[in-house]
Amino acid sequence: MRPLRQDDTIAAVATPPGRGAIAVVRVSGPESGSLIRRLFRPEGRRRLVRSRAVLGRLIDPTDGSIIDQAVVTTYRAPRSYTGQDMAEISVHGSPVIVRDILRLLLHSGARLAEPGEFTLRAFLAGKLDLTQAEAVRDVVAARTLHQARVAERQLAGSISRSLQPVKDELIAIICTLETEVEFGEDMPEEHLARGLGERLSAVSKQLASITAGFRYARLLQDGFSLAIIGGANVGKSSLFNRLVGEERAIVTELPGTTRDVLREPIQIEGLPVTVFDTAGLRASDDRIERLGIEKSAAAAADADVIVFVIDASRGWELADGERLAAVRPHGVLLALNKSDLPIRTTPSFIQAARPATPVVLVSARTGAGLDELRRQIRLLVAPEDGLPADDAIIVGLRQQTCIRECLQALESAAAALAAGESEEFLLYHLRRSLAALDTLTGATAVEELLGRIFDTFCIGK
Ligand SMILES: Nc1nc2c(ncn2[C@@H]2O[C@H](COP(=O)(O)OP(=O)(O)OP(=O)(O)O)[C@@H](O)[C@H]2O)c(=O)[nH]1
Ligand SMILES: [Mg+2]
Repeated sequence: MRPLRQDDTIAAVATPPGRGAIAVVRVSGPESGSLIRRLFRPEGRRRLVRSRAVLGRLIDPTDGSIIDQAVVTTYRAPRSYTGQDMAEISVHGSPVIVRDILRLLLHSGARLAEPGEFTLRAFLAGKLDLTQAEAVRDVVAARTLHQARVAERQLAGSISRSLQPVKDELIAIICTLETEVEFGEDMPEEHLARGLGERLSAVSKQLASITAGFRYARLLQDGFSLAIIGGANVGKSSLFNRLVGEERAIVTELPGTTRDVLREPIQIEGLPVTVFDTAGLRASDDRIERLGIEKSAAAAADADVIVFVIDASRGWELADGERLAAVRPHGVLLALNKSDLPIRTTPSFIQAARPATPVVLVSARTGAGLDELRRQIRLLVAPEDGLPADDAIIVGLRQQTCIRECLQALESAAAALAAGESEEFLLYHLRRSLAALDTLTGATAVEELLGRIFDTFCIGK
């Protein structure tokens, strides 16, 4: 566990490593101002003004040499991201310049920030609650735009907000019971416990609807896997290349071209997906091909979604039916490929054989039907009507665990109530459920927990 020191001055690069147009170096702590005054000369007659971007030059004070032109913004405590004196230095995004600036800052007394230390300071200064702090990390790590948007909304405290009424009601219930325990004899019989069952189940219901977002949240965070399978030569690799957006897999007119399972990360309607190309399913004497086919079957079994490809120009063959029958019933989509050629079978014909499976007519050659295929794939993993409002989405595993703990404790409370147990028993469970919610918004966060969360941050955030 890292010490939670806050009285020194830290510095780090806030922009991603590598070459970019602009790099930003952040400084936070009591020495920020004096460090900047030593290293920065405003242009012409300009002066450093709080919260205003000022153009100037960064100077190496040891020999007066100019390091780079820079724009510096200074902030005074408590009106900054971390709540401390802060400075943001924007320079040209060359790794050499950035390293030089960091070197100077460290020479002048700053310490290199640990990952997430800026956000940790913001949290300790009461500027962010824990869910907001985690959302900062998720914005940094967001793999797709959609992910970034959800993370941003969380940053606005939407999770804490959506949990607040639940928490308020829980506290109200606890207060009611505490009062009853305290002044029980003076209270009319059953006066306060009346309606308690309903109130508890209302709280559970609200929490459960928030939990419903978990699956979708996991999709946003981790994505899902998609295996393209089917007979030989039906155009699986061509379809794979279309989805990937480049000629990643070898395509030939010979059946049995793909021997090994290929994988590529892609995006489908904003969700991160790992797509697998597989060897065509067919009887083969070739030992290598047979191994490939075995691996393909394994990849398909593990995949969240299977796209089963059929060559529409060849028509529906008996072998297709047999192979399809061997594929699990759920999470499967049929792609009727080569629709640019004269086709010998139609989606509705196949639909009749497998009513529950969506069928899409596509052409890997022209790209026709690809958007519809992507839409259908997305519908399979996240049915639109089953989606919770975006602001009820709970992204992190830690958050899911807390809510689940809270729900379990509430269930125990409801069971205790139904069994006619004493108020003390009820209170015990209710306090546990409140404690679970508390950890989520940071109200009772302990140092150990903090360390775990902030350890996963990027440096400079
Ligand atoms: N006209 C047409 N030809 C296609 C289409 N998709 C694939 N092909 C052709 O079909 C042949 C086989 O394509 P592949 O993508 O290699 O098929 P595959 O299913 O990966 O084959 P294996 O790896 O051997 O199992 C190639 O000659 C492709 O050019 C399509 O949509 N339209
Ligand atoms: Mg292939």
